[in-house]
Amino acid sequence: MSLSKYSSRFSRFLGAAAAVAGTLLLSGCYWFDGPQSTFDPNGPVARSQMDLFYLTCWVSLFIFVVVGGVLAYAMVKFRARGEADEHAEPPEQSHGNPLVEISLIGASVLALVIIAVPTLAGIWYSFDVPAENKADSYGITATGYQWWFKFDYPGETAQTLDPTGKSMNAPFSVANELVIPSGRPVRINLRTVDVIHSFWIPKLAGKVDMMPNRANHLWLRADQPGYFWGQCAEFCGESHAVMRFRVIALGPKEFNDWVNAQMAPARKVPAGGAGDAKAQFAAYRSFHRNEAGYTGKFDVSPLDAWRAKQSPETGEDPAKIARGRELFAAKTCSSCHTIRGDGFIGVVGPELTHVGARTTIAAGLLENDRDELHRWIHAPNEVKPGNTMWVAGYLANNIKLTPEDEDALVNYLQSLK
Ligand code: HEC
Ligand SMILES: [Cu+2]
Repeated sequence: MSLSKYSSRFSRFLGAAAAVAGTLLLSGCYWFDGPQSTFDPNGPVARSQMDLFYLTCWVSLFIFVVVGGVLAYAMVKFRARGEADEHAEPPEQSHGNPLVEISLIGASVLALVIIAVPTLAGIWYSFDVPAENKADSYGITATGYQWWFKFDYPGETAQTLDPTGKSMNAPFSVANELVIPSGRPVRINLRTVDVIHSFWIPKLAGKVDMMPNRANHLWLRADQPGYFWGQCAEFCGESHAVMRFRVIALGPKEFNDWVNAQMAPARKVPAGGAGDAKAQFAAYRSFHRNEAGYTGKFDVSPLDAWRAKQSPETGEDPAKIARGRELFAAKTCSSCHTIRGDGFIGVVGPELTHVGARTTIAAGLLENDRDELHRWIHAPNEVKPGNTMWVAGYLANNIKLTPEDEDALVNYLQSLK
């Protein structure tokens, strides 16, 4: 077979490859704005990361075109044109050309410098809240657990009342749905209680590792209110791939309201029928937080699904809810979960004081509705293989639930707005 046959096959292969690449690129436009796409940044940190990515791409593409072009030129120009060429002697060999070699080294160094300078600038920029914005920044601590996230709001340890009416300090934590003020820099301290996790919100910032015995942090800012997806980005065990979370960015006023609602103890549904819209008493706290930068411009936002979850369902069944609360203690759920105001103070699993007001459960994996909640409580191991609730709860404590038990628990948990 002659070389020219190979070269015509080769050019057909090139054509096909170009067609495939083109189709991928075009169809790519459909997933470029998916919920975990870094090509659709919603804040300055993610934007700086994307700019850097593009710069690196362009430099690499330039190198690819130059090197590929020279290669293609040589292949075409010096190819064997017929039978005679195939048996020709190779051309005279030399030891290279100093001018070409030095310019290639120079060009490589230049390309590296073009990439390195903005990379270093980007590393410093994303490391911490810029000095001029420090005063306005909001602090949150995120802790990784196999396989869920806990978020603490250390600035919000306001006074509240304990069940007997005495005043007490009530810090609160939420699980798997991080609510932040939009338009404001947020500094997130990153911790872990077990193995290394990595904190990543593709549209806002990341990835930074959560390391045992090491205090890492990152910062981010959501340009406007929104609902974002996050993900653990470091393999951390068998259910790592479903260790997710959500970020809900709210305007200042709505954020204040949310913090207030979280400070309040668990909502009660009285025996007679529909309960209060929200918890019974507002926590005592001051409202200095947002005074300086307050603006009403963020108060309208597209978070309707999340907002709808904040108010109680219609047709709640007080008897089932009360039964669910009993079972929560009787079945040892309370040994791992805190529900403030109902007397449950477990710390192994996520706090559930306001779990009914969340859009997701099981670390962003399941939608928080009756069916999915039932599915989780019924067999957590089928949803998330090896999870602590199953291994250290259902197996170790021998938790058995009848269909009525599960129904009552679902009613109780959904009432916790
Ligand atoms: C051994 C401790 C333990 C026990 C006992 C336990 N859980 Fe859990 N629970 C956990 C852990 C840990 C998670 C987080 C699992 C994950 O996402 O990986 C969890 C998650 C949940 C969630 C989802 C929370 C979220 O933020 O997404 C609900 C709801 C829940 N548990 C309800 C219950 C109920 C009801 C019972 C009793 C029948 C119970 N748990 C018993 C440890 C426990
Ligand atoms: Cu993880």
